[in-house]
Amino acid sequence: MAPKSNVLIDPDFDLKTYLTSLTREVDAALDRYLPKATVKPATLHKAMRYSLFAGGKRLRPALCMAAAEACGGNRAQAMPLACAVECIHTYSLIHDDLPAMDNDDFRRGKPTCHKVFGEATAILAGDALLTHAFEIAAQCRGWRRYGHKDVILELAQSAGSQYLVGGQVADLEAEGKKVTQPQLRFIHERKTSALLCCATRLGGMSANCNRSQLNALTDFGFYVGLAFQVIDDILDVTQSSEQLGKTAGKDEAVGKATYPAIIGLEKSRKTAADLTRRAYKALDGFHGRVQPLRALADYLLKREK
Ligand code: GRG
Repeated sequence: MAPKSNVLIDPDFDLKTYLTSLTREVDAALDRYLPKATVKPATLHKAMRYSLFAGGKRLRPALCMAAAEACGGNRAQAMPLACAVECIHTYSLIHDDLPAMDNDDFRRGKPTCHKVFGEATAILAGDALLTHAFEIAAQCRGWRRYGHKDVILELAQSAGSQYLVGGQVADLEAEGKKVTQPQLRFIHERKTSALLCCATRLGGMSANCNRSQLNALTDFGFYVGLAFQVIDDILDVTQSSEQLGKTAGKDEAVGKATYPAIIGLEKSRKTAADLTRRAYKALDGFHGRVQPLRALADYLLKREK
């Protein structure tokens, strides 16, 4: 049963249509930003494109765009930053799937990058996607309140040793060990929440948001990110590999620290709903069009893959 968030969603707002049009625009933009598959070395560019266009849900770009729109901005201003974050996210998935890390054969319903292109090319495709994110951001025109320095710093910190990479290290080190809830929260804040929060903040920044809007978007992204990972842990236990497009049940098999393992499924569902409520609360008093952000948080809580 999907967790309840008890928040009213405007029945006139159609998230499915919103996400469909947004995904189409993001895919077109990523296609423009990435070197064509024929550009030398073609194997590398094919591998980058293989993973980038393997059918990801584009949740980070969606949060980025929705945050921009909430602050009166538009998709065009947010697009490069949304694409930069998606490149970083895809790099992290390619590397996470490698034999040295999670060792997975399937991702986004397809064989993983290293299964198709070999380990060396997969490592390099991940490296190149990470680097490309900064190239995309550096080529932006810049924004009134936030310069390139702010944007690059935001991306670098979220992807760096204290957040995405640090979270992955803490996650690997916790495998097979008894982990407390605060330790698990530390991992989730870093390996998952930081990049979702970064996407949300960058969306606001692309729209020249003010300080109080940025603070609200930070809290919103942070809590949505935490809820997202709790749900991800739940889905690993409750869904099939076909449904998820990746190997289900792996967390338990490798002794990974997860919420269901520590507090059980029911309490995990409640935790995800509580975190989502906190995300909504962050938007209380927000001056702007927050309906897409609210609907996204609700969708992430209730998602089934
Ligand atoms: C290798 C530096 C490095 C980090 C890896 C991404 C990651 C950190 C680990 C993968 C496993 C995991 C549980 C990550 C947390 C974030 C997460 C649930 C990613 C999957 O995101 P979705 O569901 O994926 O948005 P799609 O494929 O839809 O884009």
